[in-house]
Amino acid sequence: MFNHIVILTGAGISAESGIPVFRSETGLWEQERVEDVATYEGFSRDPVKVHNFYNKMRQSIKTKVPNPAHLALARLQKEYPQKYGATVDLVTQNIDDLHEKAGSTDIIHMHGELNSILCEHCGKRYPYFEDSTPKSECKHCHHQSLRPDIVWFGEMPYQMERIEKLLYRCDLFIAIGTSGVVYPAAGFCQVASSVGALCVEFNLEPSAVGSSFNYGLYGKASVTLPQFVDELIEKGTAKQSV
Ligand code: BV8
Repeated sequence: MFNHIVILTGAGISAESGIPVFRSETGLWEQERVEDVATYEGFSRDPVKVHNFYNKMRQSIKTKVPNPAHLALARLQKEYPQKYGATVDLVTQNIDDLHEKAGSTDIIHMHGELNSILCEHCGKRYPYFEDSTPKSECKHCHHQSLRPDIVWFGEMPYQMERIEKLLYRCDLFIAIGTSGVVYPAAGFCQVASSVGALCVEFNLEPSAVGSSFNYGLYGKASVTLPQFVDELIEKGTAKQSV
């Protein structure tokens, strides 16, 4: 049995729900330059462009639904602790709300989320579902200083202390649909592995940090993950190697 399971998801888990990944021929970064829409400098240079980039995404996820991979994680999070008295923590790099829609709870959105807004003046973050502009007013301090609640390159991801504590005590680390390119998330497997956790990655192909994992299950996550979760819930354990 495992006592503490940590899950990390990336854009690949949402790909089959119709949300484009970042790094592929049709990826998001093919249309926009990272420097223009995912850095504070880009936001300062052209706030209207950046507000609109995230407004489009915020509207587009309204119609997206979770796929079997999201649903498998929601089941794992609910049933494994009930059956084995363990903890299951879900960390996502994704800014969409498909884990919430799948029924997962207490999700750690380390790169922020589309359905939230951040006020640069008073520092408050709160749920937000409409379009934002440089003129949008903060509901708390009424300053026109709202920005997308997204962690851009060069900014500190959210809840890093909490995530590190979870990694240092985990005995099963699962990464799903992430290319292993962006740090600090790409370094999580090494931390888990250093404390002896079993590390399994789910992807279409080995990620940039694939060699840090004990093994990978390659194929569409909507197929590979439910199978793995069914066995994990039923037996309490997972293969140490494949
Ligand atoms: C920080 C928000 C420090 C925007 C994002 C040099 C070396 C090491 C690090 C750095 C360096 N230079 C700079 C850095 C740091 C930098 C970094 O890592 N850069 C990289 C590019 C080299 N990191 C940062 O800046 C981070 N902050 O380090 O702060 C600091 C310290 C003190 C004080 C202040 C600051 C902040 C990183 C967060 C940036 N924001 N997103 C937005 O979302 O629009 S990152 C962006 O990439 C997304 O958040 C995304 O989650 C993340 C990772 O991408 P993935 O999720 O992995 O998605 P990707 O498309 O890449 O891959 C999809 C995968 O799914 C593929 O592998 C594919 O095969 C697979 N897949 C596809 N379909 C399926 C599938 N798998 C299974 N089934 C399928 N069906």
